[in-house]
Amino acid sequence: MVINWYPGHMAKTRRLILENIKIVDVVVELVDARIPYSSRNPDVDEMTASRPKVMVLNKCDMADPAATEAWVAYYKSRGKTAVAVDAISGKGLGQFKAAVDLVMRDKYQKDAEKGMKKRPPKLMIVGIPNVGKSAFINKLAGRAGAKAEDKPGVTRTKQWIRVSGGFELLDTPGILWPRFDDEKTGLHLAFTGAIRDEVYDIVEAGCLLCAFFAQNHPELLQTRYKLDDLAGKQGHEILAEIGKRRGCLVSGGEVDTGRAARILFDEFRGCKLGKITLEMP
Ligand SMILES: Nc1nc2c(ncn2[C@@H]2O[C@H](COP(=O)(O)OP(=O)(O)OP(=O)(O)O)[C@@H](O)[C@H]2O)c(=O)[nH]1
Ligand SMILES: [Mg+2]
Repeated sequence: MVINWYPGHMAKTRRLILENIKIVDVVVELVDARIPYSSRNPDVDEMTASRPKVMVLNKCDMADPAATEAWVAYYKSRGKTAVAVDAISGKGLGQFKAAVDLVMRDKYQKDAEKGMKKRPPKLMIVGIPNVGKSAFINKLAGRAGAKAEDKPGVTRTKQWIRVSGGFELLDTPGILWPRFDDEKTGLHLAFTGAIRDEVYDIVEAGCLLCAFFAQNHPELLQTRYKLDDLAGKQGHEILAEIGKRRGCLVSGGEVDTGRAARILFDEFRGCKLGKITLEMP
């Protein structure tokens, strides 16, 4: 595994965040709209408590719109400002800017009373690897300033990005670890591609994704892979049927479940099965 979640690493990120938070106005926390619970760092609230926050449900283009709405309402009910964003198309960025203005209102007012000029807010963008921080920063900045790559853990060094007239942005200093305290969270991170495929058993994860679909969206699997009724079927049986449908056979006629699982994951992550949110508030 490329990312080592050893305590020294966490201590370093914690120290960097606490150091940098003194010079920022607003914390922008990105989560994956498909897994808003599992894609949050468990300690981020505590580390960033001294600053106002805007929650961004990123990759909303891949999530179920009704579920995203429910999450935004949930955060709102807890006194948090949240917006849904697609950092690739830029959808939701207008709402995001309005949200920053809203949480900055008190500070602007105090500054004005002191006779200070309104200056661009400094934002710290935080989020676990691969959640779309660089893509978000690029889109806000309107240029390819931060490196975005489809590999968890690509951004390593601190960088301020200036956006003319708008904001000054800082990518997460250090690497913010995801939750890794329960099995379901790890699974959801694996399903969405937030952790590298090499660190878990793809066949086992594929069986569990089949089981998730059988329980929640059986019709979507049935239609896509032309399967018979899924009622009463186990994940591994469904995965084997998908493999058969897609011709993933090894000599002797047995199903290559590894290949079947990779197809399933590629298509799930590519939203070929639909826009699916894995977690509700
Ligand atoms: N569909 C979709 N893909 C996105 C969105 N935001 C980011 N991505 C993709 O998600 C992957 C990761 O994006 P990055 O911006 O590199 O993520 P990051 O949080 O900077 O990752 P690290 O630097 O590794 O921590 C890339 O393939 C992006 O193209 C989004 O809103 N919608
Ligand atoms: Mg990055």
